[in-house]
Amino acid sequence: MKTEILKILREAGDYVSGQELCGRFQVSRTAVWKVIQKLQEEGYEIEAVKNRGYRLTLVPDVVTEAELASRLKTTCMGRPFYVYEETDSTNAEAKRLAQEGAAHGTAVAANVQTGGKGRRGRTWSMEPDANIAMSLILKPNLRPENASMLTLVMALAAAQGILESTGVKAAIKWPNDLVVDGHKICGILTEMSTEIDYIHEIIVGIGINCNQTEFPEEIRETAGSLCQYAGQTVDRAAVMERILFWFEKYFAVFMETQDLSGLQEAYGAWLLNTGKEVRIVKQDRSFTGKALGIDVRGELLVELPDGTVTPVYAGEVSVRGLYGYV
Ligand code: BTX
Repeated sequence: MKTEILKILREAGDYVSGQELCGRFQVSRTAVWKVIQKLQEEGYEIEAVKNRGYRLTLVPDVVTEAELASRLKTTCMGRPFYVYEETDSTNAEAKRLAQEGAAHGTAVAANVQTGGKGRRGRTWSMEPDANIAMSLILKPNLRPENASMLTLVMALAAAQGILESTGVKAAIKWPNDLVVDGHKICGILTEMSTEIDYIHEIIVGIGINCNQTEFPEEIRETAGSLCQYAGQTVDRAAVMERILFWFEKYFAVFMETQDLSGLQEAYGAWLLNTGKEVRIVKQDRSFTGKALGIDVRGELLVELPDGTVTPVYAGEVSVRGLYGYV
């Protein structure tokens, strides 16, 4: 009932009478009042005015199951949505849940993440209660070699969702970072467990720096946080809702062809360094070329000095602009 009452108050944007709430849930006035008190304890500011009812006047920046469930506009992504106060890694948690039978679309988030994973054994750090750590469980009928493209689908959804919820326009640093003003604000980690030709589950995890303003020494120069560019505290649940909304849409487009042909143009519009010189660093060599955009498989198309165009696969390279991190 807490989620529903929160949703009704949020959508009304005005007073909702106690009587109406009692009628809706077939409960007593005391029961409704108890829920209101619980919400107030969690930080929601709710005015209670005699003869008019209840009005939600301030929503705190909280990531809870009730807050998310009362916002979600999706039919599949984020349903259900589990929020942990603390976990080692939401990707690891999602994998555990998936293996216990959690459905396609289930989401996991945590306020505190103690062992956040980056790609290839790297770590993802995050200050408690300030950021987003969210992972989605996907169980699509997809060929394993196409799964890595989901990282790009999430990057696109995140860029769009962040813009709509905070006004901050990030750019995608291919394939999976979002950057603002040269600073990394978001990373995406896609993991899957398969048999030779069958996917058990894919976990798409996303970490977004939202309200953190101090970073550890090793990333102080390169990391940034949404609040620094939004000029105010960012409402994490609002960002998550928008990202899931767009992910659901883009995922459906992706599944139609099992490639990025339907999203290539949209992704290109967010891509950092399009038309600019980039340095491609493969294990044993590096070369420079002009980034043109992505192909339908999500590979970066790079024009070499001799005019030939070569696709670069994300798994094997690191791309740098010629100046610093981006
Ligand atoms: P990545 O390997 O591209 O980036 C990791 C690198 O980014 C680190 O080595 C470090 O240099 C830098 N870094 C670490 N933390 C931050 C940060 N907060 N902001 C900016 N730069 C940072 C990117 O990997 C994939 C990250 C995915 C994180 C999500 S959080 C939810 C889910 N659960 C989980 O364990 N991982 C994912």
